[in-house]
Amino acid sequence: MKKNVWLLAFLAFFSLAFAQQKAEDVIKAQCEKASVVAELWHGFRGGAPRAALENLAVEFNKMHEGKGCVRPISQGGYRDLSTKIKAAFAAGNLPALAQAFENNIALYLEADALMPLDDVISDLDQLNPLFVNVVRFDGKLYGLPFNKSVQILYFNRDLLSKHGLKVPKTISELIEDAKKISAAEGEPVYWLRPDTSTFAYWFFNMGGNYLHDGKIVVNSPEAVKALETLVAGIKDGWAKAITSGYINQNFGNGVYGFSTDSSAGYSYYLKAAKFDLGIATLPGNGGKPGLGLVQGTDLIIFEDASDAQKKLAGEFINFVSSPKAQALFSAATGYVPVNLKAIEEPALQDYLMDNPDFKVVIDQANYAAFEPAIAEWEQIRFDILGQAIKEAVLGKALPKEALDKAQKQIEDLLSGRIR
Ligand code: FGO
Repeated sequence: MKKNVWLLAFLAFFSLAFAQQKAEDVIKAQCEKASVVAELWHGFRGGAPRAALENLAVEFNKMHEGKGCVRPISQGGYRDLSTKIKAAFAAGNLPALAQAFENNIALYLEADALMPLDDVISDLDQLNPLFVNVVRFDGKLYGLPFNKSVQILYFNRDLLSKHGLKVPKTISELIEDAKKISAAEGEPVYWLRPDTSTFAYWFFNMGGNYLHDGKIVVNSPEAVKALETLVAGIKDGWAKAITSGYINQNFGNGVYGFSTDSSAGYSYYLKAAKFDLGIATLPGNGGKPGLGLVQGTDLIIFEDASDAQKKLAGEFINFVSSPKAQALFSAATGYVPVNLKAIEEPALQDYLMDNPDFKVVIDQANYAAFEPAIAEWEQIRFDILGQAIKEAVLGKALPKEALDKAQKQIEDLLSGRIR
């Protein structure tokens, strides 16, 4: 009996997800009637993540009818979001709630703008400690891990079968398979976006570490080797750089074989694939999966909010991190359930029964790597390191030269700052 109730809740959640306009309209009406409104600025443009977040808000607001309402407002993508938050600091119109990467938290803490969440989060011991660890600054919690993704291997099952190959388990197998299939197909089949996220997979699994004695280092031998591998992939014809849009947006534009990408892309990949899409834990160095970069954001509460907004925002973060909410959110999007109890929820159990592949996301979360959580990291990862990776992959600079230049730029940026 119970199972059916869960199934119905689950179906309702998904059906709402397809009626996007409806969720937004419902929230608008809910907020018009509420005495306390807490805005939640986020970086989801659309798709399943935005729909799932809005559906959670609808459910939360129903429970607080007339009294309180959380209103998610898309600010564009993640970087638009942090740009708008920085502008809101100056204008004095910060929202009560927002999504933030750990480095954004470090930046906002320089202005003492965030509310500590130690006394707000009710079931901290249920949350994945890997994610909790990175939102702790000077011993205090400043973020609620909410939509945390991990990189996974996406692959074209039809193509692997056609060439009689098994899913690669090690990095050398991935390269070998990509080489074999690319040679046979006459075009590169490992697709990559030349950015810091893709680079991270290769870098971390070649033993790289961005922090050396508290200093950021992007031109270590491991970094050079990682970038040289990608550049060699392009030159040798097994890797293809996708320079516009997400990988899933480029399906149909060539022979796709593999990519190492965020688990939050799963709903997008599934929708776009005209082939049998497979997912697997990342190829590693033998024995166990490779490390996957954790991306996605945490929820933060700004100190500027009123006491009533803070109280409501606190209730919201507990609601969205509850086992049930995380079970639904994770199944709808491909984000890792941040609540360890979510896996026991009938909703997620049922989903796993129908989609056994999804276990990959949960397994991969045990092999996670993080970028440094320093205030300048966003600028570094896009404007400095990201630029260097792009230049090298697109053949405009040699890997070592590009990374040496990036290192110098980082040192210039950070000079004069004590960390
Ligand atoms: C994205 C970005 C950061 C930082 C990492 C940082 C800022 C990276 C990477 C740059 O939530 P994730 O895992 O995945 C995103 C999710 C919601 O949009 O779905 C993914 N997506 C969306 C549309 C689509 O067609 N396909 C698809 O996969 C989307 O990537 O976050 C991963 C991608 C990037 O945005 O280009 O996190 N990232 N660290 N961004 N601002 N700051 O420190």
